[in-house]
Amino acid sequence: MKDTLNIGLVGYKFMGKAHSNAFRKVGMFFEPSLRLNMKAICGRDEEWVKESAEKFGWEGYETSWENLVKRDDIDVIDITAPSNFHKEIAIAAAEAGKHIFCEKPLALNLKDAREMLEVVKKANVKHQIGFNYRFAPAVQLAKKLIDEGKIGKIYHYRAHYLQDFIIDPCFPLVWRLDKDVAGSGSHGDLGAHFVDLARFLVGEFDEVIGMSETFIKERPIVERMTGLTATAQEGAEMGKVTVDDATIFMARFKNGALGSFEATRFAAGHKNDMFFEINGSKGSIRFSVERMNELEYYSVEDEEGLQGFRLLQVTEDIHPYADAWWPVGHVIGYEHTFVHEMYEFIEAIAKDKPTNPSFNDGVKCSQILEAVDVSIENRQWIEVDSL
Ligand code: SOE
Repeated sequence: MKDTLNIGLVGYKFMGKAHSNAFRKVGMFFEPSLRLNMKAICGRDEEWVKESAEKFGWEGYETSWENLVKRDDIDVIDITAPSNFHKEIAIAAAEAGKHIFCEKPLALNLKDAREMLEVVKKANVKHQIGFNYRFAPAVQLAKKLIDEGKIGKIYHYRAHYLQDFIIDPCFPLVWRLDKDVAGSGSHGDLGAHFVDLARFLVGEFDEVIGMSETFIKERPIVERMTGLTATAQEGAEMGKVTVDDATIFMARFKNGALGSFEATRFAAGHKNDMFFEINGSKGSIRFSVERMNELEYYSVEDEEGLQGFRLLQVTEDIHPYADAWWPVGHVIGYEHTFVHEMYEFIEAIAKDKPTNPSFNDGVKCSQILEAVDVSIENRQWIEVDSL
């Protein structure tokens, strides 16, 4: 058995940087069973990808993902390119026998997501999807509290994911606003996260009904985008926005719990505000990404007169992943969730364990998102398993 894992990464912008950083850090803070070689990063713009390779610490670079996937010296293909590339790259990588990590949403639609799952299963390679917020220590603690019965029977899951980075009507028409490239707007980009967390923490969905809106229908054609910032040339031509700016939906879970979900890129002042609250027969928990190191917990069993939400700072050695980092109280952040997910992925490969979350979770998430789309189109409740 080899003791190293050779990585090839497709994509070098926002997620490409987050994943590169995770690969660099994981061996420094954790004890992964395999040593990583950051072999090659891939992107279409040679100058930009070369610069990224040097800056992020890759041995080399490729400008064609087809070449990267074919290389014999690569064991893992990590896909952080825009969503319209996921399917083709993942299928080629699986057929070449590579393990695959893929950013969310898995594909542009449910049909493609299912096809990807079939192919990776048939190729018998490991497959994981980038639902990174599962790996925040506070979210893992929430899961532990639920599994231990501390919240009791769950009645409500209430979530929002609010951003405002496109609220200016002059913000350019970036790929995230093009259905052919992104699949959907706030619904798939932001909604995918809180839907996955709902499945992780509460359980499977039964039925959904939603509504959505595109507030700004046309925007200037983009010139350059990095992260979530972008520029357009003065007097640039306008193009059509083909995705939702906001999607809101309600859900009923199979265990009887009720869910409400709001995703928008038009909530002025909210930068990356993903929040959920879970209310059960024995208590409640709530979490906000912008306060990632904290979990609020209320127990109905607390002494009368002293009841109230307590603020748990999830940085003690007994908390999930916390002992790998800094002394208690020395908080971690967004980028650490990627380190944790990569650590789990490496261990799944090294020990031949199931990955979690896998492409199967990606498919389930797509099924729920698509059921919401169908409900919007038909203006009626849709049973998720009917799709
Ligand atoms: C942009 O809306 C984005 O970067 C998402 O694509 C990420 O998944 C989310 O974590 C933050 O916002």
